[in-house]
Amino acid sequence: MNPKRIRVLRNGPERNGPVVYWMSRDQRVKDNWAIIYGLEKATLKKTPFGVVFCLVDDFLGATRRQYEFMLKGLQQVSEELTEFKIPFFLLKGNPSYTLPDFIKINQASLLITDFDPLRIKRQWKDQVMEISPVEVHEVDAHNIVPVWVTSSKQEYGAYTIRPKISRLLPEFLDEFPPIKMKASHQSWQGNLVHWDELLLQCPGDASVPPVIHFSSGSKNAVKHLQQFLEEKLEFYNSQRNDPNADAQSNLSPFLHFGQISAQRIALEVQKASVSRDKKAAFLEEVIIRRELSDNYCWYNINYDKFIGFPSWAQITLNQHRKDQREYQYSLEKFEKAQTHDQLWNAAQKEMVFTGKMHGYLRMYWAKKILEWSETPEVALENAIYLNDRYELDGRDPNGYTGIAWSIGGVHDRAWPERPVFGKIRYMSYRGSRSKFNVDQYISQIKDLEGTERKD
Ligand code: FAD
Ligand code: FO1
Repeated sequence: MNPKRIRVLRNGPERNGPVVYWMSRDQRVKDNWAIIYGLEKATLKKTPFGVVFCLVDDFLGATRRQYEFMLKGLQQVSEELTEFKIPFFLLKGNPSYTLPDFIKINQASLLITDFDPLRIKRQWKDQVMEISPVEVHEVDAHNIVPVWVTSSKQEYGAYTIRPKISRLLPEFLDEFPPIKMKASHQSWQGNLVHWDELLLQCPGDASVPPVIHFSSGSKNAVKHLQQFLEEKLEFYNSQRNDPNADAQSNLSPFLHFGQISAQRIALEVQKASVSRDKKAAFLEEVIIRRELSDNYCWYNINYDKFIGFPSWAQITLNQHRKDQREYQYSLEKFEKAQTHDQLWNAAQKEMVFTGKMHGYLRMYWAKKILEWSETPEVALENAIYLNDRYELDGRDPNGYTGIAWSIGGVHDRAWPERPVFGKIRYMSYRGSRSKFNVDQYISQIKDLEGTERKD
């Protein structure tokens, strides 16, 4: 595999112990460069290969909804690994408490991690490397072009990153090699996972129940992809901004948990018998926009803070800090969808009931939170809180970047100045009415009321 997909985080003594993949972001077996690399290294070293997942019960405010989706997907991962005779271990607790011991007891000679730009993941890796002397290599198994290959700095926008990624696609949008069996005699020290028990004790705030609209796991992700290619790709460009059209791929929950590879999606879209320009619209989102988000979160440590916004945006928002807010709502009013705006309330309800708000409305939804909050900082905090509490695909670089785009002009330009927004792009209720049938959307959402799964 292309060696540029790997970064050596730390060299270590040449040893013969097993190779361990610390799975975190890319929770899948097939099309996973971290597993492919781990198997390559283990075969070279003639040592066993194993996969370990560190489960924490307080990941960035995740609720029962996201934890159940993730654990069901991980159960399928462990079953699939068994077919390849690759052991899967699940360690409960902060990785810095659990992983160094696991590495030591099993005398691992190489730890492989998957790339994730979020602060919490950098902290985890730093903490583990402080305690354990093991050699550590990082693989970008999430992006088609590894973040560090695309660019060595924060990009201004899609227009600056697009040529850099496009130039590199011929090299990196390649087919995945198949995974070979890896029987190993190694007697691993580590307990097997009791999935039923784990699911019964599922972590996360149970007041946000699982959704019935998405079934977790790689097999379901592939089904979603097939359905999208056959029935929706053709109309994606023309209908993707119509919340009544159900024209989006609905792949984001699977992408967020790494249950499907964006590279696999792009490869299958390329093969689809649909015209190039129709494919282009979708590839722009699933490659350019998504990899731009990782670029933003990786190179801007303040990706979820006001000071992370471009300076022009900070200046204009500061100049309008004192502007009269025509409406002002608390987090509770927002969360309960009790604003004066029926469209905004319907979008909030779609997210609460189904775990996935339509992409077009996410922009409108976040921008209205800016308009109706006392300060941009409170708006940012509340938008992130609600997004990460209810969206299945929340706690993702796409989310922090999407919210920073909406509220802080990240990857956008200055627009004609207006109250509260200053030069941040404005979106209006009337504008939405000109784009799609708002009344139809509002009534559709009403029908969804109470469809979340009741345990
Ligand atoms: P499709 O339209 O089918 O697109 C396919 C894939 O392309 C998506 O899964 C995603 O990986 C990528 N993509 C599409 N639009 C964007 C975009 N604007 N930015 C980055 N990648 C994109 N996405 C999340 O994954 N998690 C979030 O928490 C999240 N929060 C958002 C909050 C706001 C305020 C905004 C404006 C956008 C947010 N997005 C988020 C980005 C985007 O709205 C979703 O990725 C998309 O709606 C997911 O649905 P889909 O997979 O059906 O999208
Ligand atoms: N990653 C982990 O390695 N361990 C966890 O316990 C964990 C929980 C979790 C809960 C909700 C959620 O949305 C993500 C979670 N993740 C966890 C991280 C996830 O796999 C992704 O890596 C990031 O959220 C996306 O960058």
